[in-house]
Amino acid sequence: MTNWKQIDTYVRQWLKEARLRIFDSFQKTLDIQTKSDRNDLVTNIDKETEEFFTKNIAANFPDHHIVGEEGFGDTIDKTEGILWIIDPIDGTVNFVHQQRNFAISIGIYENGKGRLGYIYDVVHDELYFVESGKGAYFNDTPIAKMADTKVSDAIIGINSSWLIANRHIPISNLHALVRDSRAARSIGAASLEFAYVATGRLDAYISMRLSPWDFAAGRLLVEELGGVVTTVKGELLQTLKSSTVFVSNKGLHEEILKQYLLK
Ligand code: 2AM
Ligand code: CA
Repeated sequence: MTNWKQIDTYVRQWLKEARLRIFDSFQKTLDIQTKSDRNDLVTNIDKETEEFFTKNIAANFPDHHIVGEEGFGDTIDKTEGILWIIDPIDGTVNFVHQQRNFAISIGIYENGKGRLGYIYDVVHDELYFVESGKGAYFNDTPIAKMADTKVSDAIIGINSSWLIANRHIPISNLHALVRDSRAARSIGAASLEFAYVATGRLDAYISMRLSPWDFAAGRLLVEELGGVVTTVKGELLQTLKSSTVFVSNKGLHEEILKQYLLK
């Protein structure tokens, strides 16, 4: 029998330890490299943080599998067994430029089913936690179920680059959505944007390109609270596949899909 309590205790301990390591790095010069394009950054701290988690997981749970953004985990194409999906620093551009608005994101799945999710806002020491089927918490406080909102009252989370042109949704539809909503915001860390939708600080979040580690934890958090997570075409997300993502409360999800994204 898997001891989920023990896993949870370890994760919380490791998150605190990773926080201290990351804080230490603020005093030092970062080694920064670009990945897929000039806006896609990675630093030595992304790599060191992922290695810290993968080493600890392997030492304590040798039969678990790991998928990590920086490649210290396993090469996996199936969701059998217990699978940790890790983004050591989500929002690396923010980490580099702002030293805030980034998070450690960890989703833990068992045979493809979500079990535990952690989104840790490192600088603010704020943890969004979900145990699927058992509740979601902001630090120690339970998070209320998500309430339905309407586009006219909604704040839409969308990365500015998706307001230029993309190959998924006609740009005029996104312009119309932003025009008809109350406001648009871009935080720049997908996991935090999921957490903001979960807690009602944003009403929706749209991204044209996310990887499994960007949404593994956030998806569990939002679904636990009654929200809906799909692609921008309303399709189910696949745990190990990169895709577009559209997340919001249930009522708004229907309205935005029908009136803007599928139009
Ligand atoms: P990252 O910081 O872990 O790379 C930025 O809007 C958000 O999109 C971040 O959560 C970022 O995650 C994610 N993202 C996913 N793929 C990206 C890419 N190729 N370039 C920049 N950001 C990306
Ligand atoms: Ca990352």
